[in-house]
Amino acid sequence: MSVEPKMPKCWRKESKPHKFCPGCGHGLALKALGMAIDELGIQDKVVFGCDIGCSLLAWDFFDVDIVQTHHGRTTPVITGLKRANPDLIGIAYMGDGGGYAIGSQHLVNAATRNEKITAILVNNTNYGMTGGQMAPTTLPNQKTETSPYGRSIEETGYPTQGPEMVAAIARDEAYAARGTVANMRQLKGFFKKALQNQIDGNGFSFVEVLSTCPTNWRTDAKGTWKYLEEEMTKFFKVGEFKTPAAKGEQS
Ligand SMILES: Cc1ncc(C[n+]2csc(CCOP(=O)(O)OP(=O)(O)O)c2C)c(N)n1
Ligand code: SF4
Repeated sequence: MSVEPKMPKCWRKESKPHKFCPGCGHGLALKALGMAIDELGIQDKVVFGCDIGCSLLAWDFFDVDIVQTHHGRTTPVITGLKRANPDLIGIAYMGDGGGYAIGSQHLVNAATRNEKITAILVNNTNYGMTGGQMAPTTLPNQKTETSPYGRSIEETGYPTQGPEMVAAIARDEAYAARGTVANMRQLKGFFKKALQNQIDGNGFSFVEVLSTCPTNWRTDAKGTWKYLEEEMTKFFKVGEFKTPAAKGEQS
């Protein structure tokens, strides 16, 4: 007797096993997102946008409407869809290169304009798809293909702290959090709150996800998990940075 693995209802089963490398955190992030979509009962309304980078491997992941965009342009594409059809639930899914480098202006402007979309950014501390170059999130002294002696803070500044930035610039109706694939229950909860903020018509919601890239980190299973749980969380604090103020409390 074959036992079917338990998958979220909104996943497209024909596209599994998925296309990510073994041990990649994208699959876990998308599982938590799938569970959040199922529990909120919004599958029929979701439009999922994926960026260039390894996030594009999610182009056939869900049984929902999907749009695949240019590098860094998923946030404005989903913004346009949402503005044209406010009944949709727009999700912009991207990597840290897509969201904090080439697409950083879109993140800043969507947050300041309080666009009523949900942006999800997977932070694996490098440009995964192109072979592991330094990203805005590369940790101090971390070795990558383009920082072979370790990232120099003197030359390149500190890693981008996205949810902290969004919390500082966004309106009171916004939601900003950082979760990790090491805590799936919490991550699903952050996704649900972010999506609920959009369902309620409040405003922008942003969740960064600490994730793994064993292929470019060149780590085994133990080393991958250790890097995620010990090195990354030292710099990137997990938690909620902004929760929408109750109506009437807003400045
Ligand atoms: C306009 C443009 N610039 C550069 C590239 C090359 N490129 C493809 S994927 C990628 C980096 C992806 O890294 P990230 O966004 O962190 O996602 P990951 O692959 O790590 O999930 C780059 C620079 C491109 N496709 N288009
Ligand atoms: S290169 Fe890294 S981010 Fe891309 S699929 Fe492989 S493990 Fe995941």
